[in-house]
Amino acid sequence: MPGILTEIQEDLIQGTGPQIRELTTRAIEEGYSASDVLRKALMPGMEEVGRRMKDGEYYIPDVLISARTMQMALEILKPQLVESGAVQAGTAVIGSVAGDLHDIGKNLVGMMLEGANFEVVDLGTDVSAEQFVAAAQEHEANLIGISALLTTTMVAMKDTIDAFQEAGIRSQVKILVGGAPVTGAYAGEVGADGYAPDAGSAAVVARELMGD
Ligand code: B1M
Repeated sequence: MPGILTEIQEDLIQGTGPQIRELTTRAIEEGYSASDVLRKALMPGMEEVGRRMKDGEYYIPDVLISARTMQMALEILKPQLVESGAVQAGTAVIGSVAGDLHDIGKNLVGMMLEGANFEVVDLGTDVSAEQFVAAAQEHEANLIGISALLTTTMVAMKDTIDAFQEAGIRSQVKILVGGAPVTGAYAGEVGADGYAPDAGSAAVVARELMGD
């Protein structure tokens, strides 16, 4: 792998913080695309952080520092990731499901949806079913994007979708779900309209759900 991408990956794993901004800027100046930096350096770096967490080599504070470092790099990449010029696709309300504090993947999905010309309302993390429904009503959303990273929180996806049914607005929105433990089969079980394994395909599936 080219030196600069290795450096970015290593910086993310070590959680060096602001220094990653310079490296990311340099990589772009050297001609790497935002997608290269994301897929070849940041994502594999975060995989390694996950492995170290699982094996007990990294504790929560270490993982949090790497997560913050990744967010700093993503801020630099965002303009390129969201670049696009087509017709407005609709309003998307997104969030991480109740009990879930992971937001990096959800933030990426938000950027890709912006790139696909959705107006994105990001409710953040640990979003209750009631908050999703209230925001959908307030913003007259067309699309709801629910993210879950834990096997213990993905079950709240069904409660969230049921809450739309109970509020009588289920037919007014399309619901897209995703996150590492979520599968297409699971999405079907909980009654979602769509599933995407990654942020890039989330934008594609979202446009398809809008009938594009
Ligand atoms: Co946590 N964590 N974590 N963690 N964490 C995982 C998820 C874990 C797999 C680590 C491990 O054990 N190997 C494990 C989950 C095990 C399981 O349930 N299967 C785990 C655990 C156990 C926990 C805690 C319970 C640890 C503890 O306290 N003992 C705790 C739970 C906190 C909570 O949520 N209540 C916890 C806490 C944390 C931190 C807060 C320290 C931090 C999050 C910080 C943050 O997000 N701001 C953290 C992190 C960083 C991770 C890992 C290392 C990285 C996650 C990440 O950001 N990946 C993760 C291990 C791993 O993933 N390898 C791990 C990069 C991101 C780009 O990928 O989020 O998968 P991802 O998103 C992808 C796709 O999934 C998809 O697109 C994205 C981009 O392509 N996608 C969607 C995501 N959402 C989507 C929505 C869509 C469509 C696609 O449509 C709407």
